[in-house]
Amino acid sequence: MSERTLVLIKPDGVRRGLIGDVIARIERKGLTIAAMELRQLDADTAKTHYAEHSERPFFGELVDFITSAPLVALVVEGPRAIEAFRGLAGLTDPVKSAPGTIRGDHALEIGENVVHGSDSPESAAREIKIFFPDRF
Ligand code: DAT
Ligand code: MG
Repeated sequence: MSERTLVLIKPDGVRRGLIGDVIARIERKGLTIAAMELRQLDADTAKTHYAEHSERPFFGELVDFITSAPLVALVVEGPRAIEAFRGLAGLTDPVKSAPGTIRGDHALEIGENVVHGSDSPESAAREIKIFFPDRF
């Protein structure tokens, strides 16, 4: 059974020229891209996307960062796509992420960890609706 997840190549990933690398890993894994858009988020959209972290001390920084420059939003599809992409991404802390993962290969800072991937079917449905309303 196929599943969909929302993936973001965050502003650090775009700035550093990692769009192709991330897409290549998604495709190499056998996942497919169902939608894709380069866009810069406004603060309201960023706050809605990261609502679960609104009380965390890093929330302001997170919103500033994610709105600082264009990102690439993708809907990625395939069997267990949510878990499959989280596996490709690695752990939230890039230093703890194994080499071979996106974050393990490309990042050092928890706040600039290249990609986002939805963490559950409920999050995926909510996040896909934010980025691609009426498309799915
Ligand atoms: P993930 O992106 O792995 O799902 P998360 O949902 O816990 O991680 O956090 C969302 C983003 O917020 C994360 O990718 C980077 C930032 N973040 C998380 N914890 C942080 C911290 N302790 N300090 C700074 N930024 C943090
Ligand atoms: Mg998360």
